[in-house]
Amino acid sequence: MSNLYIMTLPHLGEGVKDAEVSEVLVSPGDKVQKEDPVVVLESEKASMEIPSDISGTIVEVFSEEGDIIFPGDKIISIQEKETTTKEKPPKVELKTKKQKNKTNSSLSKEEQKEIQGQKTTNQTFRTSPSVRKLARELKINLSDITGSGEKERITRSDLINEIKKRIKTKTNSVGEEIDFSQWGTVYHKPLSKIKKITGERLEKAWREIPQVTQFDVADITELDRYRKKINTENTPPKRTFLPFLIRAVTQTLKEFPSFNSSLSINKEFLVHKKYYHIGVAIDTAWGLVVPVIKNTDKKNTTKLSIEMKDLSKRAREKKLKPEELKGGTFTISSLGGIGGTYFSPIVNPPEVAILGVSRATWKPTRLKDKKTFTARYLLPFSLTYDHRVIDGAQAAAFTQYLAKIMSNTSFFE
Ligand code: CAO
Repeated sequence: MSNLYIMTLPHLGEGVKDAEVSEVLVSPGDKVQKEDPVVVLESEKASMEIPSDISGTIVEVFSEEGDIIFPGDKIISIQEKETTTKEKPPKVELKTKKQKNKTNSSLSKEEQKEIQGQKTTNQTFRTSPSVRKLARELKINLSDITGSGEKERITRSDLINEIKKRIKTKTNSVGEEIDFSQWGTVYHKPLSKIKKITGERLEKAWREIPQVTQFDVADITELDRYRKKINTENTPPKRTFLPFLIRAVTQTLKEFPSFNSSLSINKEFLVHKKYYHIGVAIDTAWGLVVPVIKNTDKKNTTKLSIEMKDLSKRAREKKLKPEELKGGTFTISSLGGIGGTYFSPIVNPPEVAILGVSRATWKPTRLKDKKTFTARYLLPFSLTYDHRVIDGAQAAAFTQYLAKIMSNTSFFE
């Protein structure tokens, strides 16, 4: 059995004769629960939600936004449904666009969030009219806020916290969030934890460190020959260029100690380190990780190769220990195995310089007689440095020194 119930505007309080309908929250066909807001009114004194007197299905809505209505005026009619204790609350099916935008107190917060982008009004959330009004004025969708009040009611401080969060995000980010779906299909893929942490560190380093990149090239024709020879003559591990680079960089750091230092927080002095711990960037399916090879001045290329192999394996299996990621004094980022000529890596604080290594290629090179050209295997590399600590001339001298070591196999023998 069901009855048609006509709901009228109640007395609005002392001195309030009428009010303007600022929002109509329901349409015919919508199912409402008792106490669900059905319209929002603005009077001279306040903004207020008018809750439904009963549970049922909306049959007719008698007002439109902008109407001035008086106590006793009809607001809505509802087909009242008798409910037994066994009956479940009515559930609105999300079939039509119109229905998607309507009040639906039976949907969970999760379900409501799933229909992001469809929702344009704030009608489904428990909150006070003043909070709703403020949210509307600031164009904040209440579905973005999880209420801390009873039954997830959104309080004034929930809204203020959301505003603070947005101010912070706006200050930190390049621009406002864009709804890309207006131009075509999109899908969202959450960033991995590693990517988020790396991203924050890179952003901070990019913002705070005035960095310059010096580009150079090393002739590794002889080194390539030497590397192949020892790989053939010796048992594994196979040596890539990386262990040679680590050794050459370590020697160069000894020669140019400010590249193996850190700037004090008060920027008054440099902390020079008399140990050589080289971080190596490793690409994993979850993002970039930079484990540190300790005391590289005390390790030969065989030992460095074994350690590198072990670290990359464990990095890709997420098995590195936290202490293996700490204490670096300089970083090498090698994209040589993939390709490309030159890139500018970002300094990895508190270090003051980083080496980016690209792929070696055979190039015609003019010999000393200035007449003959011959093919040489050339390795392009880049050194990014903190310009507060290192001058350009020092950086150029560093890269030249490094190139010289890499071109001379006697250093590695
Ligand atoms: N020029 C030419 N060939 C190169 C080379 C270079 N600069 N660097 C490596 N190669 C060759 C290697 O010798 C190997 O070939 P062979 O099998 O014939 O010896 C092949 O390329 C593959 O090398 P690799 O990349 O597997 O090994 P690696 O020791 O050079 O590097 C590691 C190991 C872990 C650093 C690498 O796998 C990696 O993850 N690199 C990506 C790092 C990264 O993402 N950096 C970007 C950070 S953003 O700043």
